[in-house]
This record gives sequence, C-alpha cells and structure tokens, in this order.
Amino acid sequence: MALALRLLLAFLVIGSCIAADNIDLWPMPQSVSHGTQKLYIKKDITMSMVGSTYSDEKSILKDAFQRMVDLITLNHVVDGINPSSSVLTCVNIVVHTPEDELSFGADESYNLTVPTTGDPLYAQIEAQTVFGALQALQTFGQLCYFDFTSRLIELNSAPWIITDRPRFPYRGLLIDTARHYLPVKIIKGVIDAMAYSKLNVLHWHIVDEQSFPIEIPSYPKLWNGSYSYSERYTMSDAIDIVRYAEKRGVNVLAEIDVPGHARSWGVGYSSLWPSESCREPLDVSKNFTFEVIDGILSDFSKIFKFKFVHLGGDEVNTSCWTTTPHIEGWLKNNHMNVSDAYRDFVLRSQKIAISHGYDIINWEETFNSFGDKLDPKTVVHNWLGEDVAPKVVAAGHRCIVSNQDKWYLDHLDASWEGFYMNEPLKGINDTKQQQLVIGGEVCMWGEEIDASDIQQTIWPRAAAAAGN
Ligand code: CP6
Repeated sequence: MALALRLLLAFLVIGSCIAADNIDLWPMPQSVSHGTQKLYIKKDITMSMVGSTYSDEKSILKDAFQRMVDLITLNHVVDGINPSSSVLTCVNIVVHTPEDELSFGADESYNLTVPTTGDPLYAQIEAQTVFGALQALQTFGQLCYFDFTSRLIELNSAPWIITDRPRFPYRGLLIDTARHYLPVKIIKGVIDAMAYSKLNVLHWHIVDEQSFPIEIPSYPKLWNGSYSYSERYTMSDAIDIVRYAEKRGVNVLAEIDVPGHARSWGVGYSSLWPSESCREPLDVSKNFTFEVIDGILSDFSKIFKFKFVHLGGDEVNTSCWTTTPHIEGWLKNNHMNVSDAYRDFVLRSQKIAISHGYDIINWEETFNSFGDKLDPKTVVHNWLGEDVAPKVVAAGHRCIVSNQDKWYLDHLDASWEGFYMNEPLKGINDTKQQQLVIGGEVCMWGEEIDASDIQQTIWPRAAAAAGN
C-alpha cells in the first residue's frame, strides 16, 4: 500500500512536471515547506497534549498515535540511538475543542511542525478538533520510515512546516455488501486504508436485489434475504463497524436503495413484492411497504449516527407496477401514472427518514425526474454523467459527484489518471454554487469483487481520487 502510493506519487511528479522535490505525502497537504536535515525518531516516542482543551476520554488520539507508531516501525525491532544525534522524542498535540463526536463538516484542518532544534526535540500538531489531529498523525506517519540498514525510524528533510485542510467536507468511498458479502474484518481493513488517504465517508450500500445481509430487529425476517447464516451482519456488527470508523474520523453512510434495488426484501416478507412472478420495485400500493421502511430507518437511527441516510432511488423499472392487477387498480383509483407513483414513493420515504432525524441523499434519477418536488435539503448523488452536477447546484441542491466514467472502481479500464483528473466543480463557475458540491465519492460496486480482491481493486485508484 505505502509502496503503491509512493510509486503513484513518483509517476505523478514526473508525469506532470510538478517541481515537487520528493515530498512523499499523499494527498499533498495544502501548504508544505521543509529543509534538508535528517532526524531520528526515538523508538519509544511519546505523545503529549500540553495546551489541549480536549481530554481524549475515548482514547481516540492515544490509539491513533499507537497505530501510527506501529505502522512506521512495521512491527520490526527498532534499535536505540545515541541520544546526542537529532532525535525526536515526542509529538505534542494541541486540540482546541473538547468535542469528540464526529459530525459532518467537522473542522479537519491542522498544522504540523517538525523542528530541528529544541531540547527536548518534539513535533507539534495543532488542530481545532481531534479529527484534524488524526489527519495530522497520518501526515506525520508518512514522513517517517523504518530504515532496514540502520534499523532506526528516520525522517528526512526537516524542518517541516505543514498546513492542511480538506478541499471538500465529503470524501467518500462506496462499498456494496449485497452483491458479495464482506466480512467485518475486511470492512475494517477498508476503513483503515480510507484513513491513510484521508477519505472520510464510508458509503455502505448494504442491501440490494441480490441479498439483505443486515439484521433489522423491527422486521426480523428481512435478513432471510441474506445469502447464508454466516453472510450476515448483526446489529452489534454494524455498531462495531460504525465505532471503528468514527475512531478513525470516518463517517458511515447507510443506504437502502428504494424502490428499485430491493428485491431481496421480499424473501422474508413476500407481500413487499408486487407478485411472486414480478418482484421489484417494492409494492407502492401497500402501507406495509412504508411501515417496513419506517422500521428499518428507526433501527438505523440507533446505529448510524451520521447526519445523512442514503435512500437510493436509481434505476427504477416500473413495469411490474403496470402489469400487476392490484397495483394497476390502485394507480387508477389514485389517478396516478407510474412516474407519479415513483415520485410519491421517494417523497414518502424521504419524509419517513426525516422523521427519524436524517437528512437525505438520493441518486440523481430522483432529481432528473422530479427535482422541483424533492425536499430542498436533499443531497443529489450524481453518477450518470458530468452535466448533472451544474444543474443540481443551479437548482439550489447540494451535490455529491461520482461520475461513473471517472470514479467507478468496478470499471477496471478507468485509469488512475482519470481518477486523479476528475474535477468535481467542472462546469460550475459561481462560487455559491461551487459550495453546494459537498464533495465526491468513488464507488466499489460489488458484482465483480469480493473479500479476496476488494482492497486491490479499490487502491491505488481511490487514493488518486483522494489526491485530487
Ligand atoms: N447498483 C445500484 C449498481 C449500480 C447502481 N445502483 C451501477 C450501475 C451502473 C454501473 C455500476 C453500478 N450496480 N444499486 C447505480 C447507482 Cl456501470
């Protein structure tokens, strides 16, 4: 992973003739200056929080520091060093706010300085929130390396003065556990790697046509739609994943993709299908359908604390609605055509999600079909093409960009250069409208990958996008 990133960086620097003198940082911080001196890292380097308002009760920072140290020592035995040479003994971390709940738009900015003089010699991190400090620790870790000859941890080109802040508040990666189940351990590995690349939203596309792997206590037969007993997430698995992610500064965005991508729901509750022979989209004519959505979102709200929930809404083929007699009759009685019914389905689901305290994200088809009717706070998730985001923000909606030609990881022919070069603000010139683009997301759809190759397929191209 580190090697892949370094190779990628080397290519980029050569390829685009940037006058960067071997700054091995990715994504490149907003501002970097450095000198020429080599420092050594004391093998039992410590962390302090002198001057912090933050108390680290949940041990977010302390654990992150330990992970960073483990990573730079590569679990090798590090030799001690003659204390007279330039030895960094400590990282002092100043966090200015006591807040330790991860929230959308949290201040992730930081300053990192690594001086060459001082007794003791220590690095200093300064951040508004603990989540900025986590980003700084990632950057610090990238400056350090274990030297196999000296058996010391070294850091080149000091002194360093680095100032950084994210360009976008939403920097996402989609995983899909419906097409192939992904064990909790694998998801945690993906989260670790996201943190290395400073991505901060794991979009968990949990459920789809093929399987329903998650436990929903309100409707316990829903996970009858899982592939097998062992390919399931309990509530406590989901809580575990969310906690694990939050401790690394990663938000978890849960998705239920309705009404189109939901055939697996009916394995446990067949009345959610229009009929036994025509199984999706979900039956729009029944109150039960919306009771189940309410139950799922009610259970979600106890686990997924991110401000947003994703309600899908893409690729809805309504032919089952017009060919199933009881739905056809229902449409007629309500003076609706299928487009009206699709719109009402999405809007009704939005209201349910809002009642559970969520803001909504929907795939762009909802905007393309009835944008003027969407709840104005809806975030529209682009995927089809690059002309949509300008329309979304011109209409006053927030937008997430995932242009399928550039940022779909399941497209194996999409190059890392394409991932790097994709510009989320393309075609948007007004600064107010630019601010409505809350960020971008690369998508690892699960049809063609499973636990055995998901990491290799996500990286390094996702990291190229993160460096954009
Ligand atoms: N599943 C769901 C998918 C896709 C979408 N939604 C998808 C469509 C086209 C491509 C890749 C993925 N597999 N639920 C679209 C958002 Cl090329």
